[in-house]
Amino acid sequence: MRSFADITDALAEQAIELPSWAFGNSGTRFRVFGQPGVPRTPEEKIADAAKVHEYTGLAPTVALHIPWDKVDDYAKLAAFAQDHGVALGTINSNTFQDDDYKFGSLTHVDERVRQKAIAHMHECIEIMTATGSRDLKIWLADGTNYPGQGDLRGRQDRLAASLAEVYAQLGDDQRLVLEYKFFEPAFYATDVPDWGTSYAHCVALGEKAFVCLDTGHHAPGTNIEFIVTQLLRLGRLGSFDFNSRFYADDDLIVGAADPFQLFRILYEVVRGGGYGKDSGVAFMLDQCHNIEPKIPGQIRSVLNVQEMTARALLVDTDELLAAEKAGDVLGANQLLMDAFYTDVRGDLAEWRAGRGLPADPMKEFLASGYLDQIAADRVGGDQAGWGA
Ligand code: AOS
Ligand code: ZN
Ligand code: ZN
Repeated sequence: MRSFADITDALAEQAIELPSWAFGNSGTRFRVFGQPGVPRTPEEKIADAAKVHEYTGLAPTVALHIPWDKVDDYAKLAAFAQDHGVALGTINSNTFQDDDYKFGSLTHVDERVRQKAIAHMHECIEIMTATGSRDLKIWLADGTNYPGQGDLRGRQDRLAASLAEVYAQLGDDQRLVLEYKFFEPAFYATDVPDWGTSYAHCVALGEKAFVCLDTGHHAPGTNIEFIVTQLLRLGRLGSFDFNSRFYADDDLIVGAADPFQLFRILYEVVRGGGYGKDSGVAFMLDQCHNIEPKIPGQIRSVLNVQEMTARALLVDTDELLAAEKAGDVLGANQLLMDAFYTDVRGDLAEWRAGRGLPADPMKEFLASGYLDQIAADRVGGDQAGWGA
């Protein structure tokens, strides 16, 4: 196993993008719970996200969701973010909250609706140009609830044609990332249900199209680290939406449900060359904090990713490959498990302190008074919420 000192350079490269919507109110279809101090504007969401970065050094960018984060001047919003020590990241499109999209967006049979969805994606690309963002993330709610409701083949053909129109507007340094989800809100057939479908569309589009892997979007028991390996091998893993799920797509705190799975995923990321600032793989969170406080929830999340990344980096890949080559089944497994079981929290705390960060980011943030301050300051107006 490698030592902690061996992995600090790699750890220093870690960057995790926060979703603006994690700071707004959220819930389930049964109830959205309000919390004191929740942001009312995109600027307040960015200010909260900046706190996560200030205390952890792990979260230098914030992803926006359009139209939830709609403003008149995006360059000004980017400057606001910069003043707070962060940058704007991925732009998330939204074609799932408009009556026009009841039967689909990029796949819709009605040319007017399909063109409306394409125009929205083009607007997102213009925003990316103003904010300096690299990635347009497309997640589609498109699909059907009943066999026969839609022509599966026709929907794929229209999807391909729509994506090509979107892709054509990308600048040289911009990318399209296509997220998949096996069900919900469509319950019979989702139009981008799996990595293979996303990959097939990306390959047809060209070199600036990549797959987004949301860890919550798989059937129970799916070997997600295998998908990671395959996509890295094929050069098409663009980004992660990290979260945890126990049942369906719960958007719970990453690493909460199954830290070992997160470790296995991160090991394959490291092994496959997907880790580090030049890898082209964006680490994002896609989470909601329905019942826990939001900024601490995000701090917990990025620390979970950091802890499992550290454990994954501890694996001595050469040693492991040698054991695998020798057919040493138990020895190879033990090498992986030894790294997984290593408690890195003390070393991480010391390393953080040595870099001018709080040894215990959660404790220092809670003691800072920021939560009381925003609860007192943010009175009046409408709190941001998932879907608004
Ligand atoms: C939906 O299930 C997806 O995970 C998307 O990434 C979505 O855009 C995000 O959750 C924000 O609503
Ligand atoms: Zn997602
Ligand atoms: Zn999701």
